Amino acid sequence: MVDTICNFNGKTLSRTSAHVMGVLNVTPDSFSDGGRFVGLDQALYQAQAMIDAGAAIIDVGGESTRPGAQAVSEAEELVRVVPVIEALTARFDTIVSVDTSTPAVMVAAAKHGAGLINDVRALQRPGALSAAADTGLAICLMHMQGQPERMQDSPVYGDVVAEVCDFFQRRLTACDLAGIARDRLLLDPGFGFGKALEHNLLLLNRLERLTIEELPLLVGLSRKSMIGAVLNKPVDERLYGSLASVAAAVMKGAWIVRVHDVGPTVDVVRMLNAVRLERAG
Ligand code: 7PM
Repeated sequence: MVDTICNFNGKTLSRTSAHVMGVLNVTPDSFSDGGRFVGLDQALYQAQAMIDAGAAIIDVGGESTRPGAQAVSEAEELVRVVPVIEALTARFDTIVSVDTSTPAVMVAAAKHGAGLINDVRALQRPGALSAAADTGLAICLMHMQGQPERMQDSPVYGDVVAEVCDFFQRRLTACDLAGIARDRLLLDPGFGFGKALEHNLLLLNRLERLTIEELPLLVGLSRKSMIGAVLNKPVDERLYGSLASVAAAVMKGAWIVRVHDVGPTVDVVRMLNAVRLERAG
């Protein structure tokens, strides 16, 4: 716990620098044409590129969590995600994360060598807590207000920072009761998940206050609408805004940043780390 970020089912990442998690989508909209085989090939190619660019974790997601997205059946999620996880863990040494809230997918991912469960519902689905506990994997507990379908309709908070902290505390207690050791847990404020612009900006501004018992913070800011809202730019013109947000988050204590643009983000993280180490030494 002192010098590593977390225990990813045997693999660890050091607390000498923040690390970059690359997003690998395996939803059908990310592979519009071609069958599953083409999808697998493309996924491996994209993963290779992210690893070459310096990603420490590859996050594989088969269920779209975007606002208004269609729910995906357990069977469909398994078919999308498991072959990709299997292929990634066979070929690469990089930690593989599974972006899921579905107990059966957690179990299958663990069986095929994944190291992290990234659950935007923080193990609140029926059966998820005990399934995740049994896998022995690391778990990212993310805060979300409401459900993906309607979470952005009109998010309301009294004190967003305090409410996210309270949520973390409640989920930590649930994890304790389920027998999940602290060195398996990461916390994520869930930027954009049931939050208006002001809430997102305040959470980023006060990010250091979300650290509980030195648990590592993971943040996803990449290309999000909060950047679009500040810069008035469409999703394909949010790279610089994303990089600035990552810089702010890492300076305020984030240890893992979940991004689409791995190469540029790795440069930002490395540069910040050089500055940080000079101050410490
Ligand atoms: C549309 C809206 C598409 C939002 C995709 C998204 C996070 C995550 C996502 C995050 C963790 C995206 C999101 N965001 N998992 N999954 N933290 N732990 O921008 O912030 O990728 S999906």
